[in-house]
Amino acid sequence: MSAAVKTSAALAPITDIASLRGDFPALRQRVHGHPLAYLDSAASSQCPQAVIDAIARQQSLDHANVHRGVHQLSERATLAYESARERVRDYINAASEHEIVFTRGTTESINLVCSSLGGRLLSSGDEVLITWMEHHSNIVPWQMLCEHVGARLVPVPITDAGELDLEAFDRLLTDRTRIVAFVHVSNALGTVNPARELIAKAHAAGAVVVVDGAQAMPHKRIDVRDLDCDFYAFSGHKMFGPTGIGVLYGKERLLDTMPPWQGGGEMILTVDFDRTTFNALPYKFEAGTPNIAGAVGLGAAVDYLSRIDFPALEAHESALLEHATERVAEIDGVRIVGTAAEKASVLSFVIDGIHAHDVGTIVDGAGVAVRTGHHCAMPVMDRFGVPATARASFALYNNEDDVDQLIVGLRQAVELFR
Ligand code: 7TS
Repeated sequence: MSAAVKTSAALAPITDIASLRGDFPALRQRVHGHPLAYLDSAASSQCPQAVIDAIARQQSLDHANVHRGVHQLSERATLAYESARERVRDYINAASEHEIVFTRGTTESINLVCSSLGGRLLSSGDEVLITWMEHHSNIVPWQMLCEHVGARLVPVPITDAGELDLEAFDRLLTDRTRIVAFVHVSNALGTVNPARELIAKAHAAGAVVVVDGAQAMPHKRIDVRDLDCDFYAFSGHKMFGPTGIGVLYGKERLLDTMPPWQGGGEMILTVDFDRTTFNALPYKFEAGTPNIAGAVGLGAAVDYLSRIDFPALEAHESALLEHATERVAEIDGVRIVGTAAEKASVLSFVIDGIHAHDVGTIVDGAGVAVRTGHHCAMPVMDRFGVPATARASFALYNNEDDVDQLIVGLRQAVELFR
């Protein structure tokens, strides 16, 4: 890809994280008469202006189908789409563009591996090792597959702090384990799993490793070759990009052996009624017209993230998490759910006598967006004996004012319901 693709790599890294808030137009609005305190980035993060502009430019001038036309607009759309792939490849340090498959998001990425590879790897009596802290998207596809082939889904338990029980992991990883699938950062607890260590152990046991990186991407600089994972799945909308676009990274030697999972246009070389030959990587996994503007937006999000100094970002977010944890814990009857030593900026909690949904509704009235519910991680809720939690999740644009506003909202909820 041309040198023009790498727009941001040469620019100085941004260490003053607090200066970035102004890049996000959504944060300038008021909600119910209050400044918006957006604390739901683990569900979907906001987009910086640069991402919005990139999508608008694509849709305004270059809206055409990719890989097919010889006309200018189609060529420009193809270049934009493929340059987004190259930016993603570069950003996560994948060895080749063949290893970057565009999908709708993490859920689709995991389903792709499950459908295409899972059935080939697994047979009756084999095991898929997951953890107790998975999002449903890293449970249900494996469960469906296991039922289909007569394999067993084995969840590794977690501790009272919400950390993976590493002794149990070692014990449950056996010569029957064909696939190990785990979340890098838990959306419900914030726990950061020791990914490299788990991957190395899984490989030593001969298993293929699938990592759900949905929550890691906005907080950590990911290097897939350093991790040595076989697959890494993530979503654009949790890393300051648009919805409806995501990535499956896969090692080329594995993707090469895998059959397509959806048939249609784009994924073929030749078709007649007797036989179809499939396209090369990554196109054999991208049937149909892709989300071109979404990919362009994700490329712009990756450009944006490329400029961030990640040690500075991690320091900013962990200071904010610590501050928020202290302030929230001061409220009478609060229990924090998820107290791992290694935590990303996710704060799940319950308040005695007040349902999480009521907490969410009252703080919304104070202009604060938090998520309430089971966070698509019902086994986590069961493990901690709660039906739901309220979850404040912080991204690079949050600050202490957002925490103060949350506390005002929580105090209002306590006054109203007690
Ligand atoms: N894995 C994790 C760890 C997630 O947090 C999510 C979404 C997914 C997978 C699925 O991602 P998708 O983009 O395919 O939907 N998590 C959340 C959440 O915490 N609140 O809303 C969505």
